[in-house]
Amino acid sequence: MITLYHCINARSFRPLWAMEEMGLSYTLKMLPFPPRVLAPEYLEINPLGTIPAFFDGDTFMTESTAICQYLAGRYGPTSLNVLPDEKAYGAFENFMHYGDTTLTFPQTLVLRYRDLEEGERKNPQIVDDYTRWFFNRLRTIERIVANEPYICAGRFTMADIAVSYALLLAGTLGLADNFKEPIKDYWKRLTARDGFKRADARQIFEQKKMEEGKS
Ligand SMILES: N[C@@H](CCC(=O)N[C@@H](CS)C(=O)NCC(=O)O)C(=O)O
Repeated sequence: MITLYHCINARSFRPLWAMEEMGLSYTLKMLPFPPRVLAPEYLEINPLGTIPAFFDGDTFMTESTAICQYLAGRYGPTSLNVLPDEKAYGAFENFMHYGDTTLTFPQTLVLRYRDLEEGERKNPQIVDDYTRWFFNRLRTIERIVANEPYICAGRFTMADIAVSYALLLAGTLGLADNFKEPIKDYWKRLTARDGFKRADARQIFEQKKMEEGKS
């Protein structure tokens, strides 16, 4: 039985979306953000305090893109995976990592030094620099999706989930208005998917339940 610990629109949205695309059943446990501060008991489950935490029997994982790869490998075959004998295999592996290590890294600094830190620890210089850095890092994606519907392999894959989470986070951070047209169209294409809509509806439903439980 799969259990995913999730905060609304956090990186755990990647495996949540992947599971909906694959039609898997799972338990979703919502937490307030950041759980390290607002739900310190979560540190017993994941000593890192980060989201996601994912359990499947004895398997425990904390990296959102690795969980997507695990799901494809463990519960496939699925068209969301790209196999070693496919031409796009290298690009697929590249974008599975690019999504978090390259794209969301600068966004994390914007979130922290603009929204999470207090008083003098806020830092507009870091926010400006890393906002610019994020948009520069989108260029690789822009170039591809200007000519292709998806990031690799000519079909929707886990790599689209890995990469496009950064677009979701950009929306949360108020940066999405600055997307160039190809990125806006790519994001529209992805969010029109039934799997995306189901994942979003599920997180909103569970978030409401969590909030009602508290009031
Ligand atoms: N590389 C990890 C990063 C996990 C991560 O940093 N998650 C954020 C939420 S999107 C988090 O838990 N931040 C709160 C904290 O660090 O206390 C992944 O891709 O899952």
